[in-house]
Amino acid sequence: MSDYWQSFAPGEGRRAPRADAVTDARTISLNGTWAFRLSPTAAGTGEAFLSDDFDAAGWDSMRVPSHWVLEEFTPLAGGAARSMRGTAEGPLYTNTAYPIPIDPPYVQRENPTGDYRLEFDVPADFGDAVLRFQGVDSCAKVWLNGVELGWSTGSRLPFEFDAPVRPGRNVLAVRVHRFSAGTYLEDQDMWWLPGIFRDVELIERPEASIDDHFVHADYDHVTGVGTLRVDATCAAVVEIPELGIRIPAGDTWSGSVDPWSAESPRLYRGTLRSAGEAISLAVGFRRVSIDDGVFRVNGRPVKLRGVNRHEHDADRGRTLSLDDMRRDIELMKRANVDAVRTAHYPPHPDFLRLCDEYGLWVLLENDLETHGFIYSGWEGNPPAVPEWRDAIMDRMRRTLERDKNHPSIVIWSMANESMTGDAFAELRAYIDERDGSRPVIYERDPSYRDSDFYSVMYPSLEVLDQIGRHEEPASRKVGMHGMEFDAASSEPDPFDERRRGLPFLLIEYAHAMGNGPGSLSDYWEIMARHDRICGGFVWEWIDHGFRGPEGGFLHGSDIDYEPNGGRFNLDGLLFSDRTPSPAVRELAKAYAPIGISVTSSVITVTNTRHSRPTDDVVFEWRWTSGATVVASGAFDLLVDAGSSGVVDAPAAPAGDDLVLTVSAVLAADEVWAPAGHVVAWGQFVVVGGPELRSWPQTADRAAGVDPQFGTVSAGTDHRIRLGDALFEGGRLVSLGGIDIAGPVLDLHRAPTENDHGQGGNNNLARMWQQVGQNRLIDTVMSIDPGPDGLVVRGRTGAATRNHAAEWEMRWRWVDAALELTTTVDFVGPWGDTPYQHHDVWIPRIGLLFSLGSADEATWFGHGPDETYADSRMGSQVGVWTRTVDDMQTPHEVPQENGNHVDTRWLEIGGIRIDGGFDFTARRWTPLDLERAAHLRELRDSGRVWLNIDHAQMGIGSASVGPALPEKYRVPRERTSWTVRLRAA
Ligand code: IPT
Repeated sequence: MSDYWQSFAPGEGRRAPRADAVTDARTISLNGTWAFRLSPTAAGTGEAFLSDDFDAAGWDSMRVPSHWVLEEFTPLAGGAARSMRGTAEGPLYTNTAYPIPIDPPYVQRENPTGDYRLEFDVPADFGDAVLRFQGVDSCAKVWLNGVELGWSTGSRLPFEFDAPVRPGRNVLAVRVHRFSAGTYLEDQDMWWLPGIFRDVELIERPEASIDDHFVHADYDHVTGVGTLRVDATCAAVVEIPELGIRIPAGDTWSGSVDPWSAESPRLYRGTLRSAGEAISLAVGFRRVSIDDGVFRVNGRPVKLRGVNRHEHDADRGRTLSLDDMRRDIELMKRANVDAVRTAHYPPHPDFLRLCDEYGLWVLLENDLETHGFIYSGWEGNPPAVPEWRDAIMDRMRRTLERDKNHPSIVIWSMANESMTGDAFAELRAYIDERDGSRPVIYERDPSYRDSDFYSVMYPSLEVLDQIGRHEEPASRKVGMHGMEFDAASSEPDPFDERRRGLPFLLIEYAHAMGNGPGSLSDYWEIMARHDRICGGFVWEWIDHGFRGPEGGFLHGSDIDYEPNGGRFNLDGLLFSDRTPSPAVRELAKAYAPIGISVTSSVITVTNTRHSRPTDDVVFEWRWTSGATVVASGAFDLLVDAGSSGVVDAPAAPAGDDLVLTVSAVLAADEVWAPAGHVVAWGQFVVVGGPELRSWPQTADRAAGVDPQFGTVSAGTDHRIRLGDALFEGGRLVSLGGIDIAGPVLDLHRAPTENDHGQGGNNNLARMWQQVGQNRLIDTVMSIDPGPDGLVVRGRTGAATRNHAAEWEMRWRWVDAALELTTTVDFVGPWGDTPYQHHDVWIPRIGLLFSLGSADEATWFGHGPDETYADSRMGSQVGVWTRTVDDMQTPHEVPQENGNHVDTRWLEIGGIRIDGGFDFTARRWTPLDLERAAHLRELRDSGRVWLNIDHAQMGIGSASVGPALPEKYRVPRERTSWTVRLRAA
């Protein structure tokens, strides 16, 4: 047997790739329970299993489709493979690195190989047939009734064989290798998961069945005329009853139609019928173009409000059910996402059918990534090596041919992260020749010569704005072979001028790892400003954690294997089980296609959609005073895409904590959400406007000190009483009989994933560790009772360090409340010193109290979800109630979470706090949060730890993106603020 799995060829014996189709041809699903046996090397344990009478009784059973590493089965003898770190049996996560030594096309001998065997029956009248595998990772060889049909690589792409089945019992045998030459082309940032993980089907091919078909459906936005031609590989008739179409395949029809868009996914259903088969058609008429450097569909500019989507299920890996796919799309549409990049491979074909139907613009990516060659300095990078050409072209061809008929696909992507090489020019030429109706993107070649878009990943806000203005720096020079980079080169880049004329697409931005991302609205404000920018895709849609044996979700670091991609596979907007994280709410606001701005007198509605007027929404308004709705109503306002409309705002009623909220809600049920679903909203907050931080501080209203209760009395037991408050050792211990202790000055937070930065960049967590931010000691230095109240002074500093914060807490009894004014001064070397070369960023300036007990909180401010300085736009201002337990965002890797910015007042555990502050409440201390490696390690401490903070730094995106923008940092300067506390 030749070593087919380690050859440059992509496969052998396969049928030509063709369009995915919904057919009436008889189809036998071969999904189900197969026999399975794992061998440690690619040679397997011989080929006896091919014979008809082979007895597989001793084998395991394996469900198909699945990844065997996620299923129950007998491990290799003695668990040998498990102890060899290089050949782990389980799922592996390496991020950018190859799990095997780089020696293409060879792979190591230790190559777990699964033999699969299925016996199935074929009816006596079944004719010629095709056997189709929708996806096998990474290389499969196939035998039917002992006869070899061929083999294939290309894990996320289908392959088919002519299948000479016989009536009655048939035997299918498949040998699947975990590693193959294909591995070198599949280094996407995801788990390595071998197996037959998508459907297997046997499809009858009667005489004159349609081998392939190509739907060409164009739309002329000037005339409103649609043109349809369906090419077929045999004589066939195209029928679309709704349009009265009945024409031979290959003929052209034109007539008046409604165009397809993601917002109005108008499909015309029909059939393509030959003598042997009928294929269902779902035709969407649309034209994609780039005119004047602007990306357009049907003549109108498009801004893609996108997400990068991997296929993931917490139990089954990349084997998804139709329900999972539907759920993804519903959640996307509800979050105002209108575009998907199929990162980084073609998804299950059903997903694209749903995109056509529900309406999503799709950027369809080829199954190609050679990221791991970064560790060879790009030496031998496949796209630049001629021997790889066939295999690379094979992937692009199978991608395009399978998916060419979907109206939702508006852009082809040739690859992710594969540097440069002549292969891309060949792929490009093929796409143009075969399709030509969709533009093409490839982000990683800095010349962009084969790309219709300019694109970079994770730019800062400043750089994005520069790009929007066409003022970005010249691109790096690329040498003859497309492999030489020279950032400092003074030679002009011959491609620079062309690139500057291209539309810009943000293929990845806003890294959603852990808590975050921040700045979504900032990015969208910039994108909205520039025609050149045609949108972006957040990285990424869903965390890739696997449900662990002890609960929670496993990430890379939970697997004993090197190289290890660590926690970088938990970087989605959804948690691994598809529960939306708070970031989804923030995204829905940034992506809202209808802008609603509200003042005391006017409501302005701006329709920023591609083409749909506001005919599908009703505008509902309500005035609230605290938690009570005091007036409400609704109105219709028809605004065309690209225009604005205004109506008078309803007059303000009387009351406290007044807010006017105006929402655009779905007028009727849509496939993706029920009537009443909120698409967009805007608010007018009466006191101080939505920017609550600018509200006057209570310290300015010092009038009305009650002299009687303002008196401080120092008891013999070193206790001090001030009004209803009791102090011990300079700290509050009770207020109105309620157990509230503290506070200490809090200058730290449990690092978020973004606080760890990426590689050596922006690693705040390490800096904090070095300078002792997480071992600060807060000491009371003096306690001075006086006629005005109590003044306590103290110092917060880290062991081994001489920089510190000196603080003063000035307590008074005012208006039957305990008023606290805290002043903080930073002293000593916080900046550049011989021991510490970075200016220390302070994540927070605040106060940490603890409460004897508290079950829920009610507050006036942003909510009900968590908010941070740079992720607050998606949460409305109002009065909210949440339990302490529900306020914890369940990040698998514990980190700062659950903050609420700009709170006006808060009631918790029998205490009411007034002022303008951020708060967080949890059953563990911030340090417990920092020290836990997994969510399940967090334990109820018996008290509730309450942060009442002057400010906390934003969240950002620095785990892969740029450093936190300066406007969201906390200035390390003398700071003073006031809050009032009283028993509620
Ligand atoms: C970028 C990758 O394309 C994506 O797959 C993912 O790994 C992401 O980073 C980080 O999570 S590449 C990076 C070098 C910007």
